Amino acid sequence: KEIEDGLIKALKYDQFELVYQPQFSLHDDTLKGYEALIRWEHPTKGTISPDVFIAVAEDTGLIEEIGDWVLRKACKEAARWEDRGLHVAVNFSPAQFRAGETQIKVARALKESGLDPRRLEIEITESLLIADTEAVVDTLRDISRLGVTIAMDDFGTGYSSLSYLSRFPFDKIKIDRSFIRNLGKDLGTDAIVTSIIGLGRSLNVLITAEGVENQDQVTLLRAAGCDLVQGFLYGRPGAVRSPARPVVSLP
Ligand code: G
Ligand code: G
Ligand code: MN
Ligand code: NA
Repeated sequence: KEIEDGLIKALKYDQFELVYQPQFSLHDDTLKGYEALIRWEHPTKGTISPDVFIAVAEDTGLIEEIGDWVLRKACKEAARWEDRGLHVAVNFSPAQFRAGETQIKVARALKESGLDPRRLEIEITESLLIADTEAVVDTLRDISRLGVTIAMDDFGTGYSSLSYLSRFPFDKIKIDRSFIRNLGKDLGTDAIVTSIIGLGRSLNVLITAEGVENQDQVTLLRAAGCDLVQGFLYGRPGAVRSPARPVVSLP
């Protein structure tokens, strides 16, 4: 209840902010875009992580308004980036889909910001598809038709990840960081990650590895043919840097 009241105030007094974490291509070692991540800049408690408040926002229905704020803000900011080739990835809660009208909101955010739809990515988790309603699949198709990229987030953590892939044509799959953490430490994990990357290849879906923290992981991911990487090794969530400056010294 305390968080709920706080969230209502946060919306009213504009206490949310977006930070951006870079995503790099392993094929040509260039920056491809950023994932937008919400932060709550609380006037007395400091920065509050979404881990603390997104679940409350979902339970109380506030996620609808917060999610819409995130979407519009991310589109607006990305439209102003110097490098017009970079994408912006936005996380969507399943509850935002249930609220309906998702494609209308996406279309409006694109229109008002002037952002090229091809620069927007929507990240959804498998739990969205557990509901498995036709409406969800239809909504994803509608958004996809706008030219927006659809990425499956935290892949591998759900119950039957593979079956979801056949229900909706995803453009991208993000391998959950729990797998990347054990890469090179555990043969089973290595095999799973290699298989997901192979699956991506055969389905013509790009694969992003999340939570990449060291060079050994990069070496293995490269060898396996992973397309994109994101993680502390490449950059923490923060401000978007001007492309005029070197972004990161690639490992
Ligand atoms: O940024 P951080 O690692 O603290 O994020 C923690 C979790 O919160 C992640 O699972 C991330 O996907 C989620 N998250 C971050 N920003 C948003 C957002 O804008 N909307 C939703 N629905 N989830 C977010
Ligand atoms: O669930 P989602 O992929 O949206 O989560 C993104 C969150 O993962 C971000 O909040 C970010 O803080 C966290 N994250 C990003 N890179 C790393 C990493 O290299 N290591 C760890 N432990 N967390 C990361
Ligand atoms: Mn994500
Ligand atoms: Na994730």
